[in-house]
Amino acid sequence: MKVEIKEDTIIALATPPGVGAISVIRLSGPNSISAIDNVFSGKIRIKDAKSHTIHYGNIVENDEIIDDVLVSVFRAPNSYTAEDSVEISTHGSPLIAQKIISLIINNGEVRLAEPGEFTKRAFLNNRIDLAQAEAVADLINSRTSVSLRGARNQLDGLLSLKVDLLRKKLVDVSSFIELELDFAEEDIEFVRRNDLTFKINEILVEIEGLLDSYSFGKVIRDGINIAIVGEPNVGKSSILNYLLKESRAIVSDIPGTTRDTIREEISIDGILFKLFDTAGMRISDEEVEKEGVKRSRETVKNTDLILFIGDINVGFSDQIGNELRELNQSVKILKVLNKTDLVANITFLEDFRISAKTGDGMTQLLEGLKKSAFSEGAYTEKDAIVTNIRHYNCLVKAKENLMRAVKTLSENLSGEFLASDFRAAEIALAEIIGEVTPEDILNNIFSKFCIGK
Ligand SMILES: Nc1nc2c(ncn2[C@@H]2O[C@H](COP(=O)(O)OP(=O)(O)O)[C@@H](O)[C@H]2O)c(=O)[nH]1
Ligand SMILES: [Mg+2]
Repeated sequence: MKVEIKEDTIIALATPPGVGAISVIRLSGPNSISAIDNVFSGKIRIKDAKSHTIHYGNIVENDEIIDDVLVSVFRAPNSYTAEDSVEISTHGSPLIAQKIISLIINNGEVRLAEPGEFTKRAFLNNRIDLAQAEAVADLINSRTSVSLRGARNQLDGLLSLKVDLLRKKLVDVSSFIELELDFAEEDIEFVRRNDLTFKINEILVEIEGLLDSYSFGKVIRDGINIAIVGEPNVGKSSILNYLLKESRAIVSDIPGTTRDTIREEISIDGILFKLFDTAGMRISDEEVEKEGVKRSRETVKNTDLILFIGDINVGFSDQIGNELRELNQSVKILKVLNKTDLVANITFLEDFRISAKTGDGMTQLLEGLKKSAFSEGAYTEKDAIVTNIRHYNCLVKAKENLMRAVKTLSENLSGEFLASDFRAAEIALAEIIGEVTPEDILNNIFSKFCIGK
């Protein structure tokens, strides 16, 4: 249910709040143009300006010039929000921006925008659908080239198109059922039950494909969490440091030095790897270290991948190995034997052999990390991919309802049941693109945007 569009005019700083070369203030709504004319002095009045033109002039308060600015005009419906919009480029001082915003609010029917309100308006005015609006936030927050491309494709409508296609197929099938219900007295079968099951299964396969893409999509959007664990002194911090090529983590030969979990990020081929150097799993009597161990366990519970580090002279601690499995049954564990520059008397079963000191084996380890990030299916960011947990949950809902429909069919239950299963599946798909999205979900999505977007 689309909410009523508010007819008021909003204003916000669109650039980061700090000193820069320029600041951009953005207005949207029916009073945008009159509000700027109230404070702007230039060659022409903005109300006489054509859409998509830029005008030089002064913002004036009580005959005093606050700043000389450029005003860009976008007339409805050809703007980001599909409303009348104005952008003011000022010198990049937060004070100037603040003064101009206050001046415009005090002189016109304008209020400060809420977070994400410009994009929300673009959505409510049907410029973009909900999945595209969410892609705007992803685009801004992308930190690697791959996540950027993924968000770009979603903004271009790749996922929306696919979901819409599925919805149309669903509607095609369900219209037969509805027709039958209309002619219930006559007991006509408009479509053979077998054909119906076949068509539903076709749709299910496509939904399944999208669901499968999520494991990759999640990696594209959020990166992959990697916990580095092992006994004290096996070289966890040294490995992290090597990977970062800088000395962020404290390296020391006193066991238990890393008392907190350190988080760092690296990007390999456009995929974000979030590395957690854990404090070690060792139980200690010392209070600070106990806290560190607690945090390590939390990290292990929530990670996507574990690098289980062993020292070449000691191997891998059985105790830690067991504990890892206990904490996280499903996680993939890579055994990494460190300090291969030292002579070893024993052999161990490991996945990788490295030396954080010499860098030996690091290339292979990085390759391994990359492979484990991409292991799930042969997707590329060019496919329609589900990267968002909300979309994923909607697809699960659609799938469950369609599976129920298949069951209803096999049990020869009445068309009423079928129709209701179909409707529920349709609604779940429509929620992805925001056609039937409840207001609280919308608010939740847009409240996570920054002000001015
Ligand atoms: N010879 C050798 N020493 C290493 C290697 N990696 C780490 N060390 C040393 O092992 C000690 C413990 O390293 P650290 O990274 O603090 O271990 P952590 O407790 O697991 O974080 C330090 O003295 C490091 O210099 C390695 O590959 N070869
Ligand atoms: Mg350490």
